[in-house]
Amino acid sequence: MASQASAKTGQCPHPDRLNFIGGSFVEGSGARFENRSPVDGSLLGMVSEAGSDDIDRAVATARAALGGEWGRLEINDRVEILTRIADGIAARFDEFLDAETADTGKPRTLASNIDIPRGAANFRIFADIIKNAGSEFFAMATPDRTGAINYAVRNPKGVIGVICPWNLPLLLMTWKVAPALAAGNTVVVKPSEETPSTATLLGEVVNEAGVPPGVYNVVHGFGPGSAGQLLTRHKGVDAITFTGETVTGEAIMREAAAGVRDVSFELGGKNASLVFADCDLDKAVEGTLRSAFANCGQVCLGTERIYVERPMFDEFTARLRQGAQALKLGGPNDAASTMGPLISRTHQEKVLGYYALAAQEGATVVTGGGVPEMAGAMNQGAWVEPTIWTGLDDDSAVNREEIFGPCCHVSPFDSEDEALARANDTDYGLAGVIWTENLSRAHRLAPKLRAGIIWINCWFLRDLRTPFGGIGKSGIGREGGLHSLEFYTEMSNVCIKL
Ligand code: NAD
Ligand code: 6OD
Repeated sequence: MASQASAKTGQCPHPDRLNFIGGSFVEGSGARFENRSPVDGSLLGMVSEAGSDDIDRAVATARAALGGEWGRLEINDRVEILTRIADGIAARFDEFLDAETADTGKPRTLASNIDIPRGAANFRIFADIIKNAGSEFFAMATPDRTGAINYAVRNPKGVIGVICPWNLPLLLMTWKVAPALAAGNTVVVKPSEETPSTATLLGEVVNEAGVPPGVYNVVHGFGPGSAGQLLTRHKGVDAITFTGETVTGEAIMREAAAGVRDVSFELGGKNASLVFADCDLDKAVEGTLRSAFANCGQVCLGTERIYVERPMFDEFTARLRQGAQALKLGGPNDAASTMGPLISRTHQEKVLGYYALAAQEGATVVTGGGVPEMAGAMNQGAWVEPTIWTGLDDDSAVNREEIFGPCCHVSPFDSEDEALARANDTDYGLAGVIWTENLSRAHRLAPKLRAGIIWINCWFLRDLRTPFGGIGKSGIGREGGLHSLEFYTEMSNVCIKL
């Protein structure tokens, strides 16, 4: 199918998801593919796959925009534009909410409290950060005693390839696009094939906000052999920011090696939560229910390994079981629903594979472990039961591999040292959680946990100025606040002899 631009009205012409290149919605030269609801398998619409000619055009238009009006804007102009994008998301809140919940099946309550407001907040916070970002200055002595001064300037890195996952689509995409644009870059975004909608809808918002054509582009498709690989392989892409699975990160890193291009990776996790007997039990149970089951367990920061100090183990596990059993599985529009489906039947198979493996490995199933009976058409959806296991070794596959489903393994520990050693016994290092009312213990342990993000008596409490990223197989680099600017800008030092 030949590429053809739709009428340049700035509005996406139909609910099918087109590519957004140079400010226009365009049909890609690849095949169209289906976007299906994870709730009941129904067809939501078709998605237009970008071919290599489309990727070429997206990268070329992004490159041209750097040298055009966008490249000539002052920081204050970009700040205004970013603020208008945030306002635009807020003004079309319900459309974003409908699109995100249709693609993911997540409860509207969750998306309306986290995904959509955070999509807007990302633009506001990075508008603020770029407005207030300072620079480095060093006065130096010279042999002739007249001295010299040094100051550093930040320039945009260029065309940024943004490869996104499906679990928090708008939130995680804007977490990268907002700082990239704040710093003056242009972007080509490849949303997940599972969740093409909100990135597409954002094309309408950026046009309304007066973003010059070519600054924000969206190409749809899959990973290997499709838009994802074509984009990361493209020599016109100066740097790649990626959130997704560790093995995908390895593949992207191989592509980025050609041309020695920079990468920022937010990858998988197998995060531990340490629950001490001196914790506030109500808070620890409530927090762990969220860290294990929020978004149907599809959060990279989620805790699939829970270690509980022995005197509290039985009570904690019983309370966690009670909480898991009280979760109300349902579609996004069911106001009572507190847990949606997994993203797809393929992911359901993967998670159910781990449920079967846990049984084979000899786990005690505290609750769940199967597929729930859902009403009517929902039986065709990607549902699984929230699941808790006990009784497995730390070396079991279920305790070592990221499952990315609504499940966790709970095991007892007897000392602080043991808890720490077991928490750190993983190839990943994204997040760690400590539940204790003993502040000395909390501060003693926090720096020893081998993870990029540590929460004490809370979970997913995010100040967007703080460093975010993982250690080991959980990622490369830090994003957030000024740390994002480290990735999205090149710093040059200017030295002046006085
Ligand atoms: P994924 O790696 O399968 O896919 C992510 C994106 O990469 C998709 O857009 C996909 O099309 C693309 N892709 C796949 N193969 C590619 C290739 N060879 N070249 C270029 N692009 C390619 O991840 P997912 O299943 O969408 O997301 C779940 C994973 O993401 C989990 O492992 C989770 O832990 C991780 N994740 C991490 C963070 C974090 O901040 N650390 C946040 C969210 C999700
Ligand atoms: O809150 C964020 O900025 C962030 N990157 C969250 C990641 C969640 C992972 O699933």
